[in-house]
Order: sequence, then C-alpha cells, then structure tokens
Amino acid sequence: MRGEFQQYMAARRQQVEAALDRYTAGLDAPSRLVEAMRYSLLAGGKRLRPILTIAASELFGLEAADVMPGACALEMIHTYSLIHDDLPCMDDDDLRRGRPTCHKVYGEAMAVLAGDALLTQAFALMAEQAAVPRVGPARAVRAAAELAHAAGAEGMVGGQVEDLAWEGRQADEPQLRRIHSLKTGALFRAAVRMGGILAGAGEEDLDRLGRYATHFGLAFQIWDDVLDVTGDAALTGKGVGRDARLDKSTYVTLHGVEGARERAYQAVRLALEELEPFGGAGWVLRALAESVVDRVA
Ligand code: GRG
Repeated sequence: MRGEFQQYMAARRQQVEAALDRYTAGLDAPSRLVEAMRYSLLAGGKRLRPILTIAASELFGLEAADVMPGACALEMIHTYSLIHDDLPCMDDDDLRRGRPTCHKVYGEAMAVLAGDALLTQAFALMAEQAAVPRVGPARAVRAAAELAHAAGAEGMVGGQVEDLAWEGRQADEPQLRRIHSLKTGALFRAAVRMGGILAGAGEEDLDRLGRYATHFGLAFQIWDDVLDVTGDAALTGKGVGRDARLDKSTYVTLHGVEGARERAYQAVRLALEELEPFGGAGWVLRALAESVVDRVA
C-alpha cells in the first residue's frame, strides 16, 4: 500500500507541476512579473492541496484532468500566501521551499505584485473550470465561491490577521485552534470540498470531507509546530527552530513535544473516522492523512 501511495503521489504531483507550468508559461504580462510568479509557484512544494482536490474528486468518479484548473487555483493561492507571509512586514523570512524567498530575489514590490497576480490568476482558472464538460458552470461557480470564502477575510486572510493580533501574547488552546482552523485549515477544507463539489457530491459527503479536512489541517499544523523544534535544518531549508518564537503559543509550548505529537495522532484518527463510509475508495485520503504525522519536513 505504501508503494502504491507513493506512486500515486508522484504521478499526481507530476500532473500538477505540468499544469502549473502550462497555466503560467504563456501569460501576456511583463516578463519579470511572470518570472517572479513562476519562481515561487514552480519551486517544488509538496502540492498537498491540489492533490487533495484531485483525490476527493476521484472518490466521486472524476479524473485529475477534470479538476486540474481548480486544483491549480488552490496551489496558486497557497503560493501567494507564502510569498506574502515571507515579506518583511509579516514573517520576514529569507528562505522558502529551500531557496531564497521571492522578495529576496525580486524585491519587495515585485513579490507583493507576484502574490497579487497569482491570487487573481487563480480565479481566472476557476472560470476555466466551468468549461470542463464533466463539471459545468454551476459546480464551477460553487467551487469558486468556496475557494473565495476559504482564502479571504472569512478564512485564511482572517486567520492571518488573528494570528498577528496575538503577536507577543500567549494564545490559549481554543484560540490557537481557531487561528489554525482559519489560517491553515480553511484551504485544506476548500481543497477536499472543491473536489467533491466539482464532482457533484451530495451535501452529507461534502460535510464529511470538510470535517476530515479540519482534523487533517489541525494534525498538519500541530506537526509543523513539532517540526519547528525538532526539524532537520537541511530538509526544512529554514533551520532548526525556524519559527519557534518564545513570544508565541504553539502546540509544543502548550503541551510539550510529546503532548503535541499525541494530539496530532488523535487528529489523524478523527480524520480517518470521517472516511469510514467511503470504504476502500477512500484509501488515498486515508494515506494522505497518515502521511501528515511522522513527516520530517
Ligand atoms: C499572507 C494572506 C496571507 C496569509 C498567510 C497560510 C499563511 C497565511 C501563511 C503561510 C505560513 C505558514 C507557516 C502557514 C502554516 C501552514 C504551513 C506550514 C504552510 C506550508 O504548507 P506546505 O507544507 O508547503 O504544504 P509546501 O511548500 O509544501 O507547499
């Protein structure tokens, strides 16, 4: 099963990489802007969010090609959030995905604009999604709304604002959970729900996928906190303790490394429970959730 999962991930990652390249190669825009967008977009991320969209759509009979515009829209939004999060006015990071951050290479103004352009291009792709015969306009519009809510003020951007508001103060667990649910969880929820929506899944299944993603996102974030204090500098590209600020609550500062690990495992167990009604067909989403814990970078 493990080999099969790795093969699946490698194949889907390759499809996503090729599509991201295709969707941005021919943009009729200033070459330096396109270069900055592609520098960050094609920098070799794990492509978790687009693969979650694809895997969820496959549960309901679609194929990767049917949802590729939506899957890549998510990755563009994720990449824009990383570019902006790395800026001096936010996290002020020099390295991302193992290489210099966008603003270090192209300057701050171009990094802001590359992020803006990726965010905008994502919704152009959502419009293209409507032209896919097995999807159609009604589902594409609903998926676009899902993505907008998840990425915007009610989701990721709102979560980032709440996170900034807690700077220098110790959030307690419910507050931390809320910040993570918005900042990280919202895009994971959108990823799987968009897969379901584009494939015409029913409301009960969409709710189930959403709950799966909430647990998935929490496990992902807790594990990120664990990696912040145990991570291998060479693999993360950021150094041990990369974000382990003493002025900020994390699952590790609240519960210690072992307590945080246990909470991540518990979140994965809850994610897996949500997949039970899907039986064997849910194997990819199951393996994806399991892969979140015990990852090394
Ligand atoms: C600036 C609008 C705006 C939002 C920022 C999501 C976010 C909000 C910032 C990203 C910074 C961060 C550390 C978020 C926590 C989630 C996380 C670990 C993201 C990295 O996701 P991966 O591991 O990255 O999927 P790759 O590189 O594999 O795509």
